[in-house]
Amino acid sequence: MTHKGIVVRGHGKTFIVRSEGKDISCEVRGKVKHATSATTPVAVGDDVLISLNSENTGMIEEVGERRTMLFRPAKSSERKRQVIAANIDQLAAIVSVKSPRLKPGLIDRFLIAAELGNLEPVVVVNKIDLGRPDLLPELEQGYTNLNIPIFIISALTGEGFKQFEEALDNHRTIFAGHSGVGKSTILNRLLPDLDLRVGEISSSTGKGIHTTSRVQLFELKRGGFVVDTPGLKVLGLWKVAKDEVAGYFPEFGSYLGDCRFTGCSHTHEPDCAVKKAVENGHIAEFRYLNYLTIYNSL
Ligand SMILES: Nc1nc2c(ncn2[C@@H]2O[C@H](COP(=O)(O)OP(=O)(O)OP(=O)(O)O)[C@@H](O)[C@H]2O)c(=O)[nH]1
Ligand SMILES: [Mg+2]
Ligand SMILES: [Zn+2]
Repeated sequence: MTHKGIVVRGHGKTFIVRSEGKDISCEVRGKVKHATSATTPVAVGDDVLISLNSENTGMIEEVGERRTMLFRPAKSSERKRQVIAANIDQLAAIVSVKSPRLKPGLIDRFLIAAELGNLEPVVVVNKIDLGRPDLLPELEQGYTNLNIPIFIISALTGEGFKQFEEALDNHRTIFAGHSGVGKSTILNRLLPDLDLRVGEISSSTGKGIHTTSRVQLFELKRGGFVVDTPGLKVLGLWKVAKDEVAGYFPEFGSYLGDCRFTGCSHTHEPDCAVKKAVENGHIAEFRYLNYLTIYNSL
């Protein structure tokens, strides 16, 4: 007899499956590993069928079809991809205003990864209790214009939390962001019984110290779940070519045909319609700068 469950975290070859309200520690049946050529036969968020060996141990017998997948390049090979989580529908790109310092470029990298994984993006700026950066109004305006919800919050004081919580209800959201931006602290505020370990910020580098070490799924009280992740640096822009980057900036779209040179990279060419649109204020400057950073990183 098998039971339905969902994978909430993994420890090497063992996976914790929540099934009928209980956490069952499961190994993976050999046929499941061979059923797929993916580098990740079982991932957090997978719907699975398990058989029980005892009251709290079992075997994963089957993995359901994945509706969405968020990838990063596998450690073993850049050409392979590893599934970070499955069946997620929303990605929260989280940055902090300070400690670690605001990195808007990272938001746009995460937004591309969200699109690659078929996830709806939301942007979260945390630690607003530490101050309001000059760039904030531009960020708010920029993402609002792109129809991407942006939440300015403090996990410490609860400012802005109510709207953010509503955006999470009944969604399956993954938290993405550098170490130390406050992902686990936000979860602790959402689920006060949780008491997740949160980290210090290094006073010398202003960076987080990678406190969360595992991808882990948490069910929300009013439906849906949140997946907490270790600080992700290389959320894979898996197989994105340089000349494809502009395609992920929808507001560039109406200018792309108007550059003097076909194949314009919008970086250094004369008579570039995208650069002109930035100068005229039709494209937000921070988005263009993020474009350059991502373009140059590939
Ligand atoms: N002032 C302030 N500090 C915060 C806020 N949210 C989190 N912090 C602090 O930031 C530090 C890092 O928080 P974590 O929740 O561990 O960050 P994380 O994103 O989970 O980090 P990793 O697990 O390493 O990826 C902790 O000292 C938190 O107390 C906030 O809204 N305001
Ligand atoms: Mg954490
Ligand atoms: Zn151009």
